[in-house]
Amino acid sequence: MKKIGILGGTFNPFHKGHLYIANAAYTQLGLDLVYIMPCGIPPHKDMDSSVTRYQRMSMCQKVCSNYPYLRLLDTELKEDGPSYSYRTLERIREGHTDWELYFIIGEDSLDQFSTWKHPELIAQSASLAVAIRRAGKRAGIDKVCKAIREEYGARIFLLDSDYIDVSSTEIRHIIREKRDGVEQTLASLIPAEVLSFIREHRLYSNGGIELSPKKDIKPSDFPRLKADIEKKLEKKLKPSRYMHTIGVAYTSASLAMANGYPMDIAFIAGLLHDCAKYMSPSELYAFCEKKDIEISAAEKKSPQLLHAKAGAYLAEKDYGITDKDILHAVKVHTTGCPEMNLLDQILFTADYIEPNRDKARRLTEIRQAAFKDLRLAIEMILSDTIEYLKETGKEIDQTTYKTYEWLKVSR
Ligand code: DGI
Ligand code: FE
Ligand code: FE
Repeated sequence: MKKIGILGGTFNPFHKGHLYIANAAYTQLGLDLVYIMPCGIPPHKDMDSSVTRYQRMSMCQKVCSNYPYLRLLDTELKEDGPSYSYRTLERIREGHTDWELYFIIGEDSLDQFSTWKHPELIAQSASLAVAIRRAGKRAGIDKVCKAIREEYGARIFLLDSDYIDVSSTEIRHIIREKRDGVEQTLASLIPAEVLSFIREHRLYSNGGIELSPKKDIKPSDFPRLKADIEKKLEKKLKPSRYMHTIGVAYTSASLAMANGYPMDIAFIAGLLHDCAKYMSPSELYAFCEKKDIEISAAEKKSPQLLHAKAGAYLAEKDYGITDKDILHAVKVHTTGCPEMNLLDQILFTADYIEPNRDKARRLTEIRQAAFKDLRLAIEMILSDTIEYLKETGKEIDQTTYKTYEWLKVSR
């Protein structure tokens, strides 16, 4: 038999307190593995509903891949509607007959234990491993344990876990407040890989798109912002370029949905990505010189490449978008860049696969890859682009090569 710990929860977000409890159970009970089991539907209805189960799962997955004794368990993630621990534990047991289960709970859950559905069945399926915050207060706990042991025949183990006192609710508040110096506080409460996931996916920061104060639109007023930008672009761009622009906006939004990125931000990035494309190569060159925008060697030889940098400039100055993610994604949409973030990847891919495109090789393959393995799609796009540029004798930007190398190395 393997000794297996099960740590269930909402993990919205996963924090160092969770890690501490999992580790306490692993070391103090001599477990083989601890399974982190995010719930499908959070038990409290007032919970932040802008974060999806897949995002909570990804945060747990990131942590699990860094600790050899941690694994992800998706039993409850696959259910719609509330999961009851007695059923979940039964199902886990049925699926793994060689597992001896230790159900890890907090001491507040122990107080509530007799109000849970079928506590006697929980006690039959698993031992209880109770994480205790204040070792000094043990006397009271012993009494509760005795009662539960007698009433339900439960086996109870107490874990010494005087861990940092932190809650997910508190963490969400800290992120929302956006105070200065908050990054350091967060780094002490959340594992680094989770914090970077939160930042990249813009979780818990209900501010939406960042706009210039000059713009009389609220960041939350997406329909108006969308209509406003579309109207301007339709006047500026050729009809075929405008069609492509709309295609990229909707494809970006779809990729955002698939990847748990805010859909409205991806849509606006898609709308603006080619906003400088109304200029000819020589106009782009003159424009960038005038605005002090840096021009690379490849951009000197192929100034049409500059529509990306010029586009980021115009997105800010003419369209009032100050959102750093959007401006960066527009800036790197033609060549990509090493370490490109999620929005960069979404826009880069949407530009290549949107429905009006028909010239590129392997489009069907790349279109499906985009929704199954975004990084593979980008690798394919870059590989085909480099091949095409070589065949047609065009200058290849160093950034295009560097992006391709980065993907190969970081896979
Ligand atoms: O602006 P779009 O046509 O919608 O798409 P885009 O911004 O990705 O630009 C695509 C063109 O840019 C395509 O013809 C390939 C070209 N391109 C991409 N990387 C490089 C490049 N051209 C040169 N000369 N060098 C590059 O590194
Ligand atoms: Fe472009
Ligand atoms: Fe484009």
